[in-house]
Amino acid sequence: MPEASTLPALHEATRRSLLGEPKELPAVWLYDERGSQLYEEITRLPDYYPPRREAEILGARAGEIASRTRARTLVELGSGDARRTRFLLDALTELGTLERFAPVDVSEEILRESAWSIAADYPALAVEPVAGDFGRGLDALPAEGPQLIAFLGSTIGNLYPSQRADLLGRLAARLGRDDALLLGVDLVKDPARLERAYHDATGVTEAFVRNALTAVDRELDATFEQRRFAYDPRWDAEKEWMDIGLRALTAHTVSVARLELDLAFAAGERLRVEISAKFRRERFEPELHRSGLRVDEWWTDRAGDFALVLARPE
Ligand code: SAH
Ligand code: AVI
Repeated sequence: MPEASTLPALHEATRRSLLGEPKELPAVWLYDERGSQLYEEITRLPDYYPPRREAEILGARAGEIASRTRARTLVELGSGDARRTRFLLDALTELGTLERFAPVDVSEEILRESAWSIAADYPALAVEPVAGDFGRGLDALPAEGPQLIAFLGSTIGNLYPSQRADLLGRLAARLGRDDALLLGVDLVKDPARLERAYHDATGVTEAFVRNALTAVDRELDATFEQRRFAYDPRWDAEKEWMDIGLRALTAHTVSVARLELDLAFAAGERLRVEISAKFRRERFEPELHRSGLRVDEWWTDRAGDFALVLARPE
């Protein structure tokens, strides 16, 4: 579950989101222990291509990233199981510059597990996990440079454009001349492929999204009932994001006791659980620029599905 100090802010954000239009649950509710396990299962699904594409780029470029950044500190935002981070850990260890790794994640269980396993596999490395919200806790991070801040898996696409701008601006302000940011971003592509990636035949993605309702029922004493909702992921062609949520099958009311809320759902009304924005270089590069970052390298996989962006402060 989310780490304790983030709870009051999460409760407040949840209240605001549920009272919004459309009704929404903050995506953090997806990542309790079960949610993190389901996400790991998603990363193995053939239709969910991003992890393999990102691994292809990291496999080809990790050595170059290491020699360009010569990082002493590697910070990773939303590190999860940090499986693909090992490409960077291996390359930086081989180069001999890396001293510390600070994975940051709001989900304590997965953070603890991944920190243990990395500490065991890289005994010379100081592993300093930070439990909390990457949107707020940047000041608590180690700052010994040169540092590389990695934000992989296209998790940046789960933020709204204004949240993205805010986070990128704060990262840019943190980075010194010798520091760098490494972003994994999923690219705009055929909507049919995107819809398949978020509506897989095995139902794992649906279970992952539905698990957010289970988590809120448990943690906030809510009365969301799975049978009253249908899974409903859609490509929003205007916003260029997957709009992932659930649709009420009938009109009904859900109570969220710990937030003192009663929510009336109309038949067919949606509850958004996350967005997953997809990117284009011609739009994202100016966006980075507006946040005070410049693109040093933009690498894609052979199929052009995914990009890994190395950025520096301007
Ligand atoms: N980087 C991994 C995991 C991606 S899943 C990969 O590419 O496979 C997204 C991760 O971000 C989850 O582990 C989740 O717990 C974490 N996360 C989501 N929102 C967060 C937030 N606001 N602050 C910190 N971590 C967050
Ligand atoms: C973590 N994040 C980048 C995933 C995504 O693709 O937006 C979360 C996810 N949701 C459904 N499937 C995967």
